[in-house]
Amino acid sequence: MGAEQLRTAETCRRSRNSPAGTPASRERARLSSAFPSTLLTAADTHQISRSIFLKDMTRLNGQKMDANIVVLGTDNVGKSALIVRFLTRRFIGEYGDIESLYTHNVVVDGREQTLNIWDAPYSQQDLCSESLMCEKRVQWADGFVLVYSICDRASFNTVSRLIQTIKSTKDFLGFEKMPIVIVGNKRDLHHRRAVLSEEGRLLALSADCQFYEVSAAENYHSVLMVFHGLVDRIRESRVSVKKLAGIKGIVKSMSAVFARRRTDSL
Ligand SMILES: Nc1nc2c(ncn2[C@@H]2O[C@H](COP(=O)(O)OP(=O)(O)O)[C@@H](O)[C@H]2O)c(=O)[nH]1
Ligand SMILES: [Mg+2]
Repeated sequence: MGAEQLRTAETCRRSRNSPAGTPASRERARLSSAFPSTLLTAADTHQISRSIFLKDMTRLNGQKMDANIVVLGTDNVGKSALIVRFLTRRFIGEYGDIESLYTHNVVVDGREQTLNIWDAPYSQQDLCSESLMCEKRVQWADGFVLVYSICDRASFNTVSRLIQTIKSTKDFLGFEKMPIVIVGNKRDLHHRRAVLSEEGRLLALSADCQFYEVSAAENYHSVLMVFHGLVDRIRESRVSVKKLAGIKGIVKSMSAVFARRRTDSL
């Protein structure tokens, strides 16, 4: 299972560097294997393929920024439903448990972004910061969407542990920041609620993450907010990493100047 996932990620990564056309056909094949063709209309497929084509074109011009997003959470919380809702605006009910990687273009605050979204199946390894799988995911990702179901307490506890794992892996790898959005899904099932909204909000506050409660089944706009919110965070974290690198550079050159002066005066 781990090796399989890894292979998918590597394949997708490689496809980003291969000639135009190849990634599009690979993505279309992945889409049609993930969903019965009756469920995705020609317009959906066209929209997604067009995104891939646009991505290839703009990559050639060097104008656009990619963001890699991993969607994680235990089985059945609605990870695939959220992604498909975001990509196609539709809720199709059953999704199977096939791992997929999607490429999608969005305009956030007037800027076009290419999102690579990894619908990652859950494994116990995800909770172990020493696992190679976790390292690979953190290395690949620019941001995470961690999903639980408001009707499933265990899925909420898992999100809390996933945050710790991601943060310690990020620290181990020496990364500056890892934007994370926490999503409580299935809000429409409020009569079966097992996790209060406040608990989700508190977890997000304590872990410096964003928080949304949504219903992939009933609402497209809240799902859109999740992905746009994460894109904003990714952009902010890139800006702050750049600033930090700039400050480090200035400090380095100033130290060099002072060190030279000290040796000159000896
Ligand atoms: N009522 C309700 N059902 C949902 C919602 N999101 C997903 N589901 C259902 O939950 C089940 C699991 O969804 P899926 O996306 O396959 O979960 P995954 O295993 O996390 O990818 C499916 O039967 C979906 O139809 C939601 O917002 N509300
Ligand atoms: Mg799924």
